[in-house]
Amino acid sequence: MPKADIGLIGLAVMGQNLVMNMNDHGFTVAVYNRTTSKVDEFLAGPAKGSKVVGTRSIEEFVAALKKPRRVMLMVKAGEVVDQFIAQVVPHLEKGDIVIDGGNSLYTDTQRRVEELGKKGLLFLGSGISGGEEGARHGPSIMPGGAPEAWAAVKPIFQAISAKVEDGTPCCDWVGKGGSGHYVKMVHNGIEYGDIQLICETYHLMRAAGCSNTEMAEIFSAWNRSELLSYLIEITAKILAYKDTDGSHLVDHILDAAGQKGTGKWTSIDALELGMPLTLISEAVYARCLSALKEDRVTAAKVLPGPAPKPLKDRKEFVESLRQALYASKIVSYAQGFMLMREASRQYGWDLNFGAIALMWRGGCIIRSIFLGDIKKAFDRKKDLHNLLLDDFFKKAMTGAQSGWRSALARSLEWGIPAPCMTSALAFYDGYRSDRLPANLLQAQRDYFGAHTYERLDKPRGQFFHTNWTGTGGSVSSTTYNA
Ligand code: 2AM
Repeated sequence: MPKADIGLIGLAVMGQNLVMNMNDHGFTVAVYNRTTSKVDEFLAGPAKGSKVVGTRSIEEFVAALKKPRRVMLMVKAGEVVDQFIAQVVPHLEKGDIVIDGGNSLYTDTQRRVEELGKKGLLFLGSGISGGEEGARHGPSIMPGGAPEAWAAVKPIFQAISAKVEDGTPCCDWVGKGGSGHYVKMVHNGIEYGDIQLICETYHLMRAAGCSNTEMAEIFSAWNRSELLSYLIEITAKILAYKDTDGSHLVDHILDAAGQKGTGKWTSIDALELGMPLTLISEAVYARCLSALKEDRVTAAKVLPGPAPKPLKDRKEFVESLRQALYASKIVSYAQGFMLMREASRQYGWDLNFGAIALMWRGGCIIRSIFLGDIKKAFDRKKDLHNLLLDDFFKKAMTGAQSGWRSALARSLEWGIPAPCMTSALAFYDGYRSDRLPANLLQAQRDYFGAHTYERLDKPRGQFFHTNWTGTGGSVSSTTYNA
C-alpha cells in the first residue's frame, strides 16, 4: 500500500529541509535523488528515525505515493526540471500533481502548466523563500498554476509555511499559470531594492563619520521602528561582527556584488510590460557597477568629485536617512505592486495583492512589519490602485518627505551615490506631477518623425500632426506605417 502523502525529488539542502519540515508536521514523505547515495546519506543522517521513505528509482518513488500523487521537484532550475517531468509523467495518472518548488523562470512554469494540463496532469510552480532556515522551520510559499491542484496541496504547504503572529500561514493561492514563480521573482527584485537601500544608507552614514559600532546601534534602534525587518536586523549584526583579530569583518569584504539573475528578470519584465520599476532596476545596475571594481579603482584616481564633510552633529542627519530609507522603501513596494498589477492584467492571473503581502510578511528574506501595513492597505481597499494613494502610506510619505530630500541633498553635495533613493524620489515627484515635460517630447517626435501627438484641449485618442518646418508635408508616420 502506498503510504507517502507527498514525494520530493532533489535532496540538496533546500529539499532536505523541506522534507524534514513536512515530516515534523506529520506528513509521510517519499524522497528520490539522481545521485541515489544521497538518499542513503539522508536516511542515515538528518532523516534518521523519521517516517521518510527512501526510494532509489523513479518507479519505486511513484509507487510509494498515495493518490492523487503529489510529486514535488526541488532540483536545479531549467532543463533539469523538464528532464524530471519527462521521467515521472509516464508513471502518473490523470489528476496527479507535479509541483516545482525551485527558482524557475515564470515563463517556463507557464509552459509546463499548459503542457501537463494537456495530459490531464496538474502542474504547480511554487516560489519558496526563506533560505535553508526557512525551508526547515517555515518558509514563505507562493504557489500558482493549475487551480484544481490547490486543495490537495494546501494542507501540506500551509502546515509547513511560516506563520504571522495570529497564526495565519505565509502561504496562499497566488493565481493561475506561472504566477507563483512570477510573484517569487518580484519578491527577489524587491529584495534587491531593500538590500541596496540599506547599503546606500550605510554608505552615507559612513561618509558622515559614523563608526561600525555606531551604525550597528542605529540599525538596531531602527529595528524597533516601522523599519523592523529581517534585513535591518541582520545589517545591525553584520556591522557589529568582529573578525578573529578584533577588527570589523565588514571592512575586509570586497565591494563587488554578485547576483543570480532574479532581480534582472524582474527588471526585464517591467520593461516588457512598460512599468516604471525604477528602484529595482537601479539596484540591479548598482550591483553591476560595484562589480566593475578594477575600473572604479582606476577612475577613482583620475575623476574629480566633492569630498564628504564629516558631520559634528549626526543625529539629525541619521534621522533624515531613516526617513529617506523608509520613503524609498514605500516607493519600491509601490512600484513592485504596480508591476504585479499590470502582469496580473496582461497575463490574466487575477492576483490577490493582500494575500501576496501576507505571504511575504513572514518566512522570507524581505519579511517585515511593513508588509503587515501593506496587507492592511489592501484589506481597506481590495482594488487599491497604488500603495502611495492609501491613507497610511500617504501620511508616511508626508512625514518622511523633508528628511528624504535633505538626505539626498547631502548625497549630491558629497558625491556619495544613492541611486535607489534618488530614483525613488524622482519617481515620486514624477508620479505626483499632473504635468510632465512629455508635451515637448511628443512635439520632438512629431517634428522629426511625424509620430503625431494628442492635445490637452481635445479628447484622448485623437492624433494630430503639424508641419513644423513648412517643408515636411502633413502626412503622419502612422499613415506611412498603415
Ligand atoms: P544530484 O544530487 O544528483 O546532483 C540541486 O542541485 C538538486 O538538483 C540536486 O538534487 C541535484 O542532484 C539535482 N540536479 C542538478 N543537476 C541535475 C541533473 N543534470 N540531472 C538530475 N538532477 C540534477
